[in-house]
Amino acid sequence: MKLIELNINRKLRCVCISLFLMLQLQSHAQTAGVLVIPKPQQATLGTGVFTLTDTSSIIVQANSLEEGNKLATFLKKATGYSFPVTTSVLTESNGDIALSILPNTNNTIGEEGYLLTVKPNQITIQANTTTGLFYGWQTLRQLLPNKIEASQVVKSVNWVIPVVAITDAPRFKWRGFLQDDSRHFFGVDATKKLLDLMAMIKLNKFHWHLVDDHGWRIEIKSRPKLQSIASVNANCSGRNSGYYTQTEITEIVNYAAALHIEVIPEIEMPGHSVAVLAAYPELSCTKLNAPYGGPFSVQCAVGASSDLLCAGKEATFTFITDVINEIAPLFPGGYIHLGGDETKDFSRWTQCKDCSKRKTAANITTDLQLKNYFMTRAAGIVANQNKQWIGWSGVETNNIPPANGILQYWEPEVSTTAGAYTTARAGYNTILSPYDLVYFDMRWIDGELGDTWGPAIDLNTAYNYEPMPSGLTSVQQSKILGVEACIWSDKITNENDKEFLIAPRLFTTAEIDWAAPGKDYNNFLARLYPKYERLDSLHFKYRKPDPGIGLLITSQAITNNKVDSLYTYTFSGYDTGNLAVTFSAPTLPTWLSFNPATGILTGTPTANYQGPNNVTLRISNGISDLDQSFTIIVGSNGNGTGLLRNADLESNGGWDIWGGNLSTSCAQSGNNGIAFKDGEAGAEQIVTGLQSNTAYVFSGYINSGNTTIQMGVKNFGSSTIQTNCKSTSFKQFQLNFTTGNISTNATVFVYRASGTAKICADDFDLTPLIVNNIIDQKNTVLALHISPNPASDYIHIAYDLKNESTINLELYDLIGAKVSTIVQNQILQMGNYQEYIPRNNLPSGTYLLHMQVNGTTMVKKIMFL
Ligand code: TNX
Repeated sequence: MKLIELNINRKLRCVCISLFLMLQLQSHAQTAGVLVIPKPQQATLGTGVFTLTDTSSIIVQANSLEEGNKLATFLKKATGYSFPVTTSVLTESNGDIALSILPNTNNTIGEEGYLLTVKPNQITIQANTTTGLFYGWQTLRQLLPNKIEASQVVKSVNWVIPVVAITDAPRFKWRGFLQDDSRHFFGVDATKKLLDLMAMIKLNKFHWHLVDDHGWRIEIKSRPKLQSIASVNANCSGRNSGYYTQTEITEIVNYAAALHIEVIPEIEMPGHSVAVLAAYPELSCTKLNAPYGGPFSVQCAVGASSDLLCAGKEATFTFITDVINEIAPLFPGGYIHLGGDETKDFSRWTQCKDCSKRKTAANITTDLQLKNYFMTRAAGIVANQNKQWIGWSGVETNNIPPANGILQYWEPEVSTTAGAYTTARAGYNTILSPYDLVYFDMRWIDGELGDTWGPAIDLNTAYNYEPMPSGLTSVQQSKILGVEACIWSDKITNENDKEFLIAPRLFTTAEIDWAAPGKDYNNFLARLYPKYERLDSLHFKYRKPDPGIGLLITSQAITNNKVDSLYTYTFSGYDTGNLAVTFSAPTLPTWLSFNPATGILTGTPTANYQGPNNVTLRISNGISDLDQSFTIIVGSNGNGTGLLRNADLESNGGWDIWGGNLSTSCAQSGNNGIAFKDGEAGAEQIVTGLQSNTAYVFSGYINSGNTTIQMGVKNFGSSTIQTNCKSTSFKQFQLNFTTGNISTNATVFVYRASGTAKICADDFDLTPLIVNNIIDQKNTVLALHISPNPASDYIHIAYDLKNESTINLELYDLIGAKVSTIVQNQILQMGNYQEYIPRNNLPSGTYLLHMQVNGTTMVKKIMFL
């Protein structure tokens, strides 16, 4: 009995073994590289590792004490070590981490950069500021094994950090993210969780969209109806109620400050203010419900309302003053965002007497000028609180915003020729938030959760955004402050959905804002994969990567070219992010079994083994899977069952020498099909599974010397055919017969009828005519020679024609376009053929080789690496 053996090759076994060893050593895959997002500006890996132990301490000076304490608290969680924070002297041997503010300013790293040096016995983080120290330890955090994010002690991890020297500083100073709490109120815990993620990837501006038509979310003590009315949105399906008390605001602002994140509140005006009007209708222009406007209710539906805060009434500016003056002290940062977007429908102002009076008084005529008047006054209120104002692009219409405004550009990047640079060119400090690249409320791909009014933004698209175009003067370049991604919650009803839309796209924002320009998506992905495990630890939901993410299968080859003989399958792969991989075989015929530890696939074909046998081997990195599927066509196991093919007449694989040279010695004996020895009477074989109403060919080559051979099919009703054959050289014989209405068995035989000379038989074949000579293993693609060399690769195919045949050979790509014609309508005589089809520098990818024999086409999948 013969085993089919599918060998995962040595290389793979080595990978498995070394992975196993790595796990045994509780080392970590990340020691292989600087798998940090955002990518540091400069990193030089050394050899060896630093290992955190229960005797490690953190050494600080007075000005680095705070960051030292934070680092100790962070490291304690997962390691369980105590990490005393001391002011003792750092020595080369005690395995400590030293944090220090540089005595002399290092201009290379600026205000937020850091120097991180990891040696086998010590780690130093140096910076000009505590912010730099913080970012230094964020990098250190990412260099540690992923389990460092665990919230409880993890015992079995070796806490190693690769030896490395890093010099790092951000590309942009504004590295922002917007959370829209108006359309969905997220609350304190969710907001802190978001801030935690932002900090890990060195984002530093949290833009808090607290006000919109769908809810007012910040407590204003002087305006209690903002709480009792404007924050309530319980009756709108999918929306919720709530607001942050001033105590909670302070709690979050302080929480963010500890993470070196500045919080920028946004109080939208004069549009997106329906929630305010629901509480204070007297701030509207409309007179539907005298003496005030309205009635208004906190908005349910998506979309901007035409109702605006009234520009004519002084009460509006009193309201804005009260609100800004009350919130300014809660936000120690330098900015208040005033919105100002989507105020395009001015019909309320046009119809409003107060607004007309205002225009006259201000010596202006248009509603657009009135909007500028409005924003200018509001900006003045912000300036009185010693803060800069920010507005959405569009507020600068007519070029009249106050001089110290910052514009946040939201219009599309891709479809606009000049993009955001119109604002930068016009001299405005600009934050970039083009909706087609960083509005992460947009769906990842069509059909998934998310906003649909703009394009889908997949990871690659998000990653490939380059915010600084060529052609800007250095002054114009300096106007681009950085990129801010947004999560608008118009259609988000829960925290999970928000997180799914944010992660991991937010990592691309961090990369764009911090890392040097230049794109290498695979390199980014390699650094991203290890972060999924961290997101799991942080309980942050994310969109699972597409299948195959991070995984590469490096080689595959089917080198068997005979049925019923040893199969060798080469399968090796790895994870580009150095995650540990496992191998499995999800699809296996029942007669095959897979041992992932040894990588060997074994099995004994049963009666039903005839191909195609589909096999799928899988490599997984814990995040996604990559499958390699292929088909094995096997011959009989020789027990006399199964459809008779070449191999069924073989003995131990030695009889049929594939490729031509027929045996000159006699066939070997054995129980493996019909075989002969000198002087033997011949052999029979039961053939099962014949199809009904099908014509079959029983054919073969015989060199029988002086002996007359009978070949035939018996026990087959009236269809039994016999013939006498005799040849002194190899000669083909062919018997045709047709089955009746039912599937049946038959016995085929080759007998020595008379004479005593040598009898050799070879290449007997029973083949349904319906597949026209190409079902046989001999007629399939026998060997794919695949080496990753586009110039010298070739496809080796071999086939066996039983008759004169017309051949066509063509290569197609997967979408059905013809790539090349190899052989066209070539008429070939009966015989064995081989073709070596050069790859001719065809690009990597999967192709379909169509082989047509007399109009019947067989398709074989081929992959060039
Ligand atoms: C546009 S562009 C908005 C938000 C919406 C968002 C939805 C801009 C400043 N505003 O009001 O929530 O689209 O994607």
